[in-house]
Amino acid sequence: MVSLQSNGMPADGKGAYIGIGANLGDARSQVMAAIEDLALIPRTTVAEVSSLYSSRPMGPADQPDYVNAVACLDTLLQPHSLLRELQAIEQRFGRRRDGIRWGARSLDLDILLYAEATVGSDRLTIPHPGISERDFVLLPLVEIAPDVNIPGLGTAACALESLDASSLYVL
Ligand code: ROI
Repeated sequence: MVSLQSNGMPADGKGAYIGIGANLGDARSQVMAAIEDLALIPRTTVAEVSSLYSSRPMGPADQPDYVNAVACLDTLLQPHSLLRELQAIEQRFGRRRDGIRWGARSLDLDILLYAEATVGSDRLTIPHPGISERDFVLLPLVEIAPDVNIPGLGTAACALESLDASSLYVL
């Protein structure tokens, strides 16, 4: 028999950290609506969500500031199934993948971490390869999980120490 928690989830779900970013239209509303959609992913619950942060664009400077956040999911989905669910949400939010590299985006959902796993396939790399240089990822991650281990890097709090995150602010 599978034992269930009070929320109906089997007790052996994995913790997956999702980076959320948007900088087109009403980016703040997009991010908040995306978090509601994360809660609708099958066999998954939203365990924790960081504050929403305003951040300057990494990449071309001639685009609006971003709204960024990180959510922790408790999921029974395997990484590639979770990726498909996240891409379906991005599509519903009008995400286009034919724009310029590092250009503005209506919604970006990245798997940052999946428990302690490392994944390297042509579609998915975990930990997310940009994590160590992205203050807009590490600051919200540290807010909700300072001690989480990033394989190959150490704790999130340690990884943030080598970055200057002073331009980010909580919305
Ligand atoms: N810059 C910021 N500040 N936040 C993001 O979420 C973000 N996402 C991206 C690129 C274009 C790299 N720049 C970003 O994909």
